[in-house]
Amino acid sequence: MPTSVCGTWDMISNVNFDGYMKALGISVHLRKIALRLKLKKVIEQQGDQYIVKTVSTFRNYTISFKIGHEFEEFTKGLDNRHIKSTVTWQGNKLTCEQTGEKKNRGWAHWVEGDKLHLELYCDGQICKQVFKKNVNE
Ligand code: ECB
Repeated sequence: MPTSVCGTWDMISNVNFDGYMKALGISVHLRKIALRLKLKKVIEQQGDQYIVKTVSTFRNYTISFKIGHEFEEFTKGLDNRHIKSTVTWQGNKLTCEQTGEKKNRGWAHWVEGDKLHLELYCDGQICKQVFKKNVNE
């Protein structure tokens, strides 16, 4: 059985976040702030509903969804776009396709040992983030 993605996870590495943010058209000012953040993921499951919170000292961002059900996502405080998102399991990867103005956009989460991996991609740019399980929260 694959390890659950649920729990509290603290970012330990972040590769090409700047490239991903550039692809989303984020200003240099906001990119500088964002690059300094140590992000936290808080992932919960309530019945068939998942809640994924991205938490930082600067801004928080939360989505909730059911597997396989398309939902309207407004990326408030990120690139502020209205997109249509669908999350599915692809093997052990929790993957999201985000359709809208930006091409080839989405993300994938998976767990290896006590690490949560995340690939965020947009328009050919791939950001790779790794989080370590926080057993105190
Ligand atoms: C919410 C903390 C980040 C705040 C950064 C603020 C300004 C920069 C603007 C845009 C940057 C683009 C994306 C931010 C990166 C991470 C936030 C959530 C990325 C995401 O889609 O996470 C998924 C998968 O875990 C769940 O929403």
